[in-house]
Amino acid sequence: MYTQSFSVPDGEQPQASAATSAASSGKVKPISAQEVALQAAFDARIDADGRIEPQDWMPEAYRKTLVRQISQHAHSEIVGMLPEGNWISRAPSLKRKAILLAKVQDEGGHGLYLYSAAETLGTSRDQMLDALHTGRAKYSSIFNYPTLTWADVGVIGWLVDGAAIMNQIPLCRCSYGPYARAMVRVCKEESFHQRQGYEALLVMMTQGTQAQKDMVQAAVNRWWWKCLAMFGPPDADSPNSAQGMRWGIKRISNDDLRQKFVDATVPQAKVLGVTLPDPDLKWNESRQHHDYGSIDWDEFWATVNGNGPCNKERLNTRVKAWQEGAWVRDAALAHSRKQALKHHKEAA
Ligand code: FAQ
Repeated sequence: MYTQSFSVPDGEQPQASAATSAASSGKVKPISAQEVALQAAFDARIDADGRIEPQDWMPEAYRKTLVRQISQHAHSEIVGMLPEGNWISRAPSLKRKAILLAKVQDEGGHGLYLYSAAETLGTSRDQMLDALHTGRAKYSSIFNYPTLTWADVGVIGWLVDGAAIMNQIPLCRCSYGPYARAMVRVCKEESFHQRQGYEALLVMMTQGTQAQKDMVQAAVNRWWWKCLAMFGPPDADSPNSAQGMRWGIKRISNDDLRQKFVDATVPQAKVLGVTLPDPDLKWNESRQHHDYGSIDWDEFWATVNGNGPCNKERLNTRVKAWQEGAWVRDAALAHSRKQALKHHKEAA
């Protein structure tokens, strides 16, 4: 469970079906003159940094890679509602509650844009959600850790949303149009999320009691390394990176994004007055970047493979929410059928 690569039936894709005596390596062997031309046009558009749209021909491996990445991203957004959602009823003031409600609701919205973008590739939302609910689909490792105190909520905004923005800004230039366009709005909202988290922590660090300051530091200690791992395995161990970069889906590698995140976060931590929990973290004059210590990749893979502290709880909560929401979906469908019938009668 949960460990399998995302894999769903391809659906009916007449324009692509003949072109895929596809090698599992991700390279497509064109099998007719027409497909040679289609592949050449696709390659030329990618080389020219153009956009691919849903109606365009695309290699089946490109389609599958996008469905994998976009659906994992959508799942991450909706599972990502849970760790912070746990704190809505316990927020320390009405202002913080209103901000947190808006943020968690935004994450749900991001999931919806992303499922819609993935649907344009011919995979239904039901298929994607089934993969999530049965543990076949991945979602970000970061959401399998607990939010023990209110400071965790601030740290998720500052560091988790901060890492998410670093990874997602380049996706606004992704070669697949619907994904790139969805990411523009997502990034704007993530930027508010990051700022509200940082501001909440700043208030605790500058106006709080010693106990509140200690609570912030403890939360930073818990999340720092998990956020570095969130960017994915080192480039040398990242099986999808090379092809993703060639196709203009990924623009910046996992390690380069991780480095940018470290460099951007160190001065923010100084302003906050917290210590990032890494004795090896220091400025390297010759590289013009910060060096940092080793990430525990065994712990990362254990979490990705379903054995993190909250994997089971997160999945159970999602499945329960889906089951308990059945009546809402049924009611919405009944209403839309009724409306359609009414319009039909009026038109007749
Ligand atoms: N967790 O070869 P690569 C957010 C998997 S949204 C779990 O490097 P790729 C907003 C990877 O899928 C956070 N699995 O793969 C928010 C692959 O497995 P597969 C999510 C991971 O695709 C904030 C295998 O390892 N963001 O935070 C992780 O080239 C606060 C090998 O990896 C996105 O999804 C991981 N961390 O690069 C919400 C952004 N990392 O599929 C609420 C879009 C890697 O072959 C609150 N996605 N894996 O079985 C991406 O940019 C890429 O997919 C990467 C991975 C960078 C995540």
